[in-house]
Amino acid sequence: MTLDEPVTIADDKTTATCAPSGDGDLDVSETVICTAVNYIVTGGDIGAGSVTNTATASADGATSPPDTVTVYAELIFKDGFESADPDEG
Ligand SMILES: [Ca+2]
Ligand SMILES: [Ca+2]
Repeated sequence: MTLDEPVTIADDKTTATCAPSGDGDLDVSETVICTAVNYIVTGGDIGAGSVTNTATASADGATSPPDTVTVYAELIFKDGFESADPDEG
């Protein structure tokens, strides 16, 4: 079974695009690489204490289960993710 490409990503925080596999369809065991635009953490995210990102992938009318990741403010600072300083607007 194959799924016709393109593979598209629905993401609640950013936009992502997938590189084509080359032959126009997603074959069994095949992988495509999808790249997202960096999401810049906002002052509101820091105030909330975390930011959660949810995304799904779709191809040929089929959609994946949602994949969700939550990053907490403590880890945002620890790991040096970019953050918006709420004092600097
Ligand atoms: Ca392919
Ligand atoms: Ca193929």
